[in-house]
Amino acid sequence: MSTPTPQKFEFQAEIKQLLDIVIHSLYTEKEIFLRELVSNASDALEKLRHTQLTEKDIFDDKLELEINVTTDDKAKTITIQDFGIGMTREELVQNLGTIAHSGSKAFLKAIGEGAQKNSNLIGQFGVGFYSAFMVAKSVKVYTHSWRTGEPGLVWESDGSGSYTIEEVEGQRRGAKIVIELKDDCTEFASDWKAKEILERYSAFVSFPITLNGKRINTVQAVWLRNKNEVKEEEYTEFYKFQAHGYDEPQLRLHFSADAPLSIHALLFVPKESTEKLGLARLEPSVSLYCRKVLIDAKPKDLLPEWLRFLKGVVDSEDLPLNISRETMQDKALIEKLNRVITKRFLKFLEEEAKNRPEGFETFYREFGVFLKEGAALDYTHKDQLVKLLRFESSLTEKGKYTTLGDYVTRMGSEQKEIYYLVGPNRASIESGPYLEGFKARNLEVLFCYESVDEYVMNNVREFDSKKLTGADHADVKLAEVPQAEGALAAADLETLTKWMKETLGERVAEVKSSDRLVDSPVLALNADKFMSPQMRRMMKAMNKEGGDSPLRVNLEINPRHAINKRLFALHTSAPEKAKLMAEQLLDNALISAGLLDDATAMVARLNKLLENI
Ligand code: FE6
Repeated sequence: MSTPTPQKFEFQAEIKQLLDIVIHSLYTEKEIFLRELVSNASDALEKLRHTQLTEKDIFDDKLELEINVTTDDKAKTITIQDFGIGMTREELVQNLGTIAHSGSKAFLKAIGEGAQKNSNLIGQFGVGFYSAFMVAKSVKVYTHSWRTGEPGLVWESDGSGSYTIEEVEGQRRGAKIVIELKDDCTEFASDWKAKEILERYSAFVSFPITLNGKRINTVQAVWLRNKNEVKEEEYTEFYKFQAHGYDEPQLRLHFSADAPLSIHALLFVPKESTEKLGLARLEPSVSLYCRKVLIDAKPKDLLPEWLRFLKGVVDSEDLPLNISRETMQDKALIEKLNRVITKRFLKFLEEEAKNRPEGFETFYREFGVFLKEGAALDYTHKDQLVKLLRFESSLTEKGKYTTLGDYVTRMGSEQKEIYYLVGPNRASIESGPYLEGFKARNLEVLFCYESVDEYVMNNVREFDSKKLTGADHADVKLAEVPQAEGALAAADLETLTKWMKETLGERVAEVKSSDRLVDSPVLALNADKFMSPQMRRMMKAMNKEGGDSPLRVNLEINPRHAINKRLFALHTSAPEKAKLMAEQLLDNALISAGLLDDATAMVARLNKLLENI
């Protein structure tokens, strides 16, 4: 039975509406039409492979399962041909035209919910074919079903309101979609442009793709394979391809999950952090795929900010069932992916820390700041992250780490807080005046070497119900230790501190005798409870308000120190000299605290003092 050809049909009203939206609302991302058509081609090939397992009688059965893209810049066309299952006349009409097709309905609904500008939602409903009309003057679909006895067909439309279907001779199995490009879209008829798009979005499609006869996709979607079957070199090769890296990854996590979501993920930690080197802030670079087809190369909310150093791929089949990132449902889906992946990665780090502590510490030296950032800012994962933090301390050797957990096990029963000091390096903290009082009392102090540490410790606040406290904070109360003989008498001490306050004036908030000093003569503590020296320095570096507010410190003096005893003697016998000495002592304390901004006056004074030795 043959049908008179060509037959002309009207698009249903809903299809017209759909086409209109696709053509006019997605103009910012026209190039995705190629991704959609290649994805359809891949699905058609997949279905054919499936059909071949059960059916004996298949039309054109010797064809290679591949996708061929050709461009013709003279004719201004781009053609996508596959040797998949193809379509019968009924399927053509049905696939295209029936708005009862649930995908189209759901698509229109999503559009109604304000998802206009998102292109992903097209492919996700099996209506990706329509995206061809974003760039097409006219579209011709040549097809032959896998079923023998069906005719070859050509479908044609300019997308405006009607289409025709006609029988053709000599049609190969599958579908060949010929797009005659609009005048402002002719770039898609160039080889280089098509190459760029195919390499970007379709690099991992499992069937061979050729562009004008040349093979495009040679790298496998390693993340979908069983991890026992992937060789080390294959992972490395994939990493280099995906992360555009020349290094090798230092850590790798490859996992799959079915519940609560279908996830295949392959995540890498690079060798080095370029952000740490002082280069620009890293962009998210774990790409989101749906069944090997790129959805978003740099999805913003797929992972928490502090995981921006990760490279790799997350592939979820659940994505197409949902809609665009802008709708509520899809936001929720991305959030769900985020939760599952972050949790899994943290578990991975915990295992690494336990089973390969040296490897973990190598990682930590490079990427520890990101974990600190997370501990300070990501409330959801704080508890897990805090356990991963590592510090040197007054009880570790240089370069050796301890955890907060281990610190707590070493605390004496009367110690209620966890102490830390921030400084540029170990030597500077050890030689500073703050540590000695803690050392004399056998209190361990954590050493922090990064400027963010003060901020991190403040935000983390406590661990195991023990407050994290700066050892240089004015309100730290230390227990008495038996003191050596030879301190200034209480009355003399009182006189001296009073005289010093008068002499130093506005530069100090308070001068008092200290119980935390052992070897140093004086110590400067923050008068300002809310701004530590480190924070002040940071704000100054960032040119922030507060960075150059007049500085006032509390000065504590060591009543046993020879300098102070001499100062007491001099303050009546040689008040001029004593004044210089007091000022110099204050500056020395400020230097130790990293708070002396300008040393000019100090140097002049010191020279004057040296003259009189
Ligand atoms: C999408 C054309 C309607 C197959 N292969 C390929 N594309 C397919 C199908 N689609 N549907 C099935 C589509 C068209 C029209 C829908 Br008209 F390509 N490549 Cl089997």
